[in-house]
Amino acid sequence: RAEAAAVPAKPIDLDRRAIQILRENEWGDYTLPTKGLYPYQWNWDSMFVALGFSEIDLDRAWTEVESLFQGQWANGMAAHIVFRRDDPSYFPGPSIWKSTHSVPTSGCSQPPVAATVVRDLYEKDPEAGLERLQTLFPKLMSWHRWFHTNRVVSGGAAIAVTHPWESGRDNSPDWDKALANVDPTGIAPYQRKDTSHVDPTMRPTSFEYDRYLKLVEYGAACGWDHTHITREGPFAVADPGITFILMRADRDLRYLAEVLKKHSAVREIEGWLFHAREAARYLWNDELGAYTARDLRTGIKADGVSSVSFLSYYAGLTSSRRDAKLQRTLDRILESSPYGIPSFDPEHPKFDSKRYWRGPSWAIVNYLIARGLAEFGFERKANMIRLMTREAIALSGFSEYFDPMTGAGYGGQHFTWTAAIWLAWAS
Ligand code: 9YW
Repeated sequence: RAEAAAVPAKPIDLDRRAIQILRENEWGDYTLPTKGLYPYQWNWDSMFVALGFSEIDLDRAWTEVESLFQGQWANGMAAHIVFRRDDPSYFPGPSIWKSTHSVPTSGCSQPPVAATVVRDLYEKDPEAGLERLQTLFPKLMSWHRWFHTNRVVSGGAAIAVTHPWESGRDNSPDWDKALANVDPTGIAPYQRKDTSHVDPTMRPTSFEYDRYLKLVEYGAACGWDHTHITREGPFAVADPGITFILMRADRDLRYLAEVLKKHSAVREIEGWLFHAREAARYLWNDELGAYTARDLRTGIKADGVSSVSFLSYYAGLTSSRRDAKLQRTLDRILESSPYGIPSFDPEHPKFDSKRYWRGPSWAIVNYLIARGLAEFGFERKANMIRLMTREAIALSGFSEYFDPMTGAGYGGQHFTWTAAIWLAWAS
């Protein structure tokens, strides 16, 4: 694909194409990540899509957020996929997840960027957004409450993922050790669909897939009792990605609570934020000079730096001693990666520039990292990451993800969140 785009596209053509991609993937009130590979509504995809829509159609952006909450369970969880219908081109669909919610969904959640996006939409036009904010606010509160009560192991403050799919970074090496402890014996025979849409060398392996399915079967068998799954299930890893994204979203939700004069909500959110520093301390890996994932069953820290290690700024956290090291780690990685932050450290033996979350650069993560850096005064670095993302898109189009070394586009094509991030930030 890098060859096909030997003459880089002009920004104006890219704007037009990005808008087209958003519209082509629109499916009524929600938007598909990309037709074929992902034929449903995905949680954080939809929120980035809302940001993209907010550049051209603010009303449609709100609708995208509202439709996501059709997949919110009675316990507060906003599901990672809202199926609504069964599409045979995707596996595992609703019949495997066996959720009990009235609208068929998956059984786990995904990184909660929604409250931050809702604040962004509201601030674009407070008058037009107030009523919609009022309706969404209690839904956001109960989702955040779900994370803070169901995804922490007692005494801890960092947020756990109980399935790699919950993190949004499916096959990151962050999960390797914990996943290897999941015994997949006895899973029902299955047939993958993803590898018929996309080159298998760019996708998770069958070793990983077996274990993903074991975790789904485990969750379904216990009736998706999330407290139990977090405390007793086969996989629980504290994730810097979800922890920092939720921390940031908590701050934005507190701001929104103040706008709406919801004083008891403000106090409740402050209670959550009270544990922020403790969570960061738990995730800090001094040896690697970065925040890294940590297995909650064994206490073992991940042995490599991933892109979400740099989301502490986005979360609103600084610590001068740690940040000096973190910046050095970031500089080292940026030096070797001209097309954005690699999802895993290029100097680590597990780095794979093509395989999904084990190396490629993702526009959405670049955006989150850069946003945090800019807010803490690292504007130059933030802008550099934006230009790197822009270059990758100009070279290879709106791919799902990019080779951080060459800018080649991999995975699904005409990808909605890449187009949305172009419109909202990279262009
Ligand atoms: C899956 C849709 C999703 C993203 C995830 C990404 C991948 C596959 O695609 O997940 O089956 O859930 O890892 O972050 O939301 O784009």
